[in-house]
Amino acid sequence: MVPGGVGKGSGCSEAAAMPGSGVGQAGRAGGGWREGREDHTVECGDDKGGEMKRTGAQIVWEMLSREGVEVVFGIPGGAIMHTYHPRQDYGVHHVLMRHEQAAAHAADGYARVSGNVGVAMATSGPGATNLVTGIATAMIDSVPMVCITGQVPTPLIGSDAFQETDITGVTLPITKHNYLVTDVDELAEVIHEAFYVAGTGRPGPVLIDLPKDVQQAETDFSPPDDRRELPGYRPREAGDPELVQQAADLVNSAERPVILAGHGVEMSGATDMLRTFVEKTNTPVALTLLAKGGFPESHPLTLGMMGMHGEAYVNRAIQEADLLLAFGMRFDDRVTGTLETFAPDAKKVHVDMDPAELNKIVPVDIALEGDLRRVLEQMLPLVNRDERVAWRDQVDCWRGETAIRDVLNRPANGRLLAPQVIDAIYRGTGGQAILVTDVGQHQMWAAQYYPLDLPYSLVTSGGLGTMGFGLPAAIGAQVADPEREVWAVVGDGGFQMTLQELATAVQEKLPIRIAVCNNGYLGMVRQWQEFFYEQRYEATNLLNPDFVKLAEAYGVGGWRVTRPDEAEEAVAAARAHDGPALVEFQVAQEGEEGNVYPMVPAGAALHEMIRRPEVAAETV
Ligand SMILES: Cc1cc2nc3c(=O)[nH]c(=O)nc-3n(C[C@H](O)[C@H](O)[C@H](O)COP(=O)(O)OP(=O)(O)OC[C@H]3O[C@@H](n4cnc5c(N)ncnc54)[C@H](O)[C@@H]3O)c2cc1C
Ligand SMILES: Cc1ncc(C[n+]2csc(CCOP(=O)(O)OP(=O)(O)O)c2C)c(N)n1
Ligand SMILES: [Mg+2]
Repeated sequence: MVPGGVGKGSGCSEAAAMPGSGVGQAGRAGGGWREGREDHTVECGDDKGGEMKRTGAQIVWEMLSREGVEVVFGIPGGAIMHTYHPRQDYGVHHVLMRHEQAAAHAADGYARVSGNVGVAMATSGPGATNLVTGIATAMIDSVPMVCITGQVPTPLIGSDAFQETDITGVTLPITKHNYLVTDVDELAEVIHEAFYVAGTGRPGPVLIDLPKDVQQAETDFSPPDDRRELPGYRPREAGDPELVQQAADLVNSAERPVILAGHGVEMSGATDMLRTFVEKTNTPVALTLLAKGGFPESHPLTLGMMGMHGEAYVNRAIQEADLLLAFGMRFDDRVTGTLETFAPDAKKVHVDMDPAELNKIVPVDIALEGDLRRVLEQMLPLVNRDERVAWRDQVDCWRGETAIRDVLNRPANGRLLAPQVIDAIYRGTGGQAILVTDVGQHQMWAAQYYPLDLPYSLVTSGGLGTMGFGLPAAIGAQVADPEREVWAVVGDGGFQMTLQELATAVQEKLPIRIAVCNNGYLGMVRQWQEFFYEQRYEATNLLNPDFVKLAEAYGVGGWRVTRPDEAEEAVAAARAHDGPALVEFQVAQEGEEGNVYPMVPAGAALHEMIRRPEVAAETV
């Protein structure tokens, strides 16, 4: 039965909401959290006059529909079954994952691509604790997500009841906010508030724990008012005009400015505004890993990725800059090298939505709290047009030297190198794919060898570095955008942490392409052992299954590549395959061909990089 008189989304048939394999790209088309930053208008209160009897379970789906949710990733169980029961009446699709960690990663991947808040659902106890890694992953990368967990009935809370875990206690430090709902009359308001908190300000995950008796209880439902005022929660949009003026003055007097663009560029929807700013001021742009796509990498003023595995010339430009403009990035230690030696001559301006990030790691001259897009809007009329010819020439000169070290320019010797794999995918897809990665060496090669021009196209676990993220996040990405090609680049180690999700991809008919970079090692750890632990490969050698047979067992198309000249054809075959496809690339295992370069060793300054070909600390 479809309950009458409910708001947007309810009453849609399942088939209409889910053509084929995925739901539509609702976020960018229809008011996701990025666009909604200044205009958070959920259609609440439209039928305020008509109160309706609803159970807690029905209120969950009614409210999800009202928040524009089209898909939920999860696994049912005893304490959440009651909530699952009425789902079909509300036209919200459910993707049945094979592990709750994967459900959280899928919701995360969905959010990063769609611009909507991702939703994951799990039962109490082990279901809820399995979500934890995915919640922590989303928290540190500022991804908006709502997780709904079942809980034992309220009278049993605290009694060590079957499958009882204090999940609000467990997730307190890894959620932006969480709720234990003990009164069904508060449920609608809590859900509405949860979406508001997850998607506004600095986005992040919110958890709602729902005892079974609250799911079962009935109440008069009326949609909550649109909520913008929460005590103690007032994300600031515009920057302080005086500080904006001071920042513009610094830009106008700088000779060697560099923009440090971060994930906040995409989160604030500032990509176009940033481009206007860059082209007016002719400021080179260095990108964090999570900023890839936030500024087109083909743009002549793009430097590329900064930091531990950034190119030497990018780090050099940062070190020699006289002004750093940190836009929506948080000075992660993978980015700065040792803090004492970080950009010693540069004045520093930091724009960030979260005041807690300002002056947290790097002391700055101007700390500007606000939404980046708004602050850039304010700053744009105040900065002068400047060609900065000398500085741009200097940076381009440093850049030129890199090409001669590029592994793609080396004479072929028949061995397959991971950068060649990424390059084959790049060429095969024309750079238009959504690139999802797992964590390790392959992640860094993906970042280095798949330049992105389109925003919201890289899905990767940056801050937590969660192995096992890649495949489930690719599922979420493909659900978010069924039209675009999705490639998951994973390592042989991380893939084996969540590969059961191949079954989910098959069941949902999601045509994701999976490139397994098989180097027979926990490669990134092995690389550190090679460089810094006397080449003692302790607990990093992997005896792997036959990945092609494994793919076949799941009903996934499978190919194996061992030589560079086979890569292009295999990528083409995977792209042409109808349904999920997996290519196992057996890549170089160690030594110069199996290591990620350049690399800033831990404890070194940003410009003290280990560079190809010598494995020796070298000052650029
Ligand atoms: C193996 C491995 C190696 C890595 N190597 C590198 C490397 O070499 N180089 C590198 O860059 N990274 C690297 N990383 C990633 C790194 O750990 C961090 O995740 C990354 O640098 C963080 O980028 P960020 O600060 O742009 O994004 P986040 O950590 O997502 O921070 C975004 C910032 O933007 C702010 N913000 C959000 N919304 C807005 C808004 N609307 N307006 C203004 N501000 C906003 C947030 O408050 C936050 O401070 C690596 C990760 C792994 C796993
Ligand atoms: C869940 C988790 N456990 C351990 C680590 C530490 N770690 C970082 S990279 C890495 C190796 C990854 O190996 P693989 O997936 O094969 O990728 P490769 O580096 O070989 O490309 C490990 C173990 C981690 N990041 N996440
Ligand atoms: Mg590996």
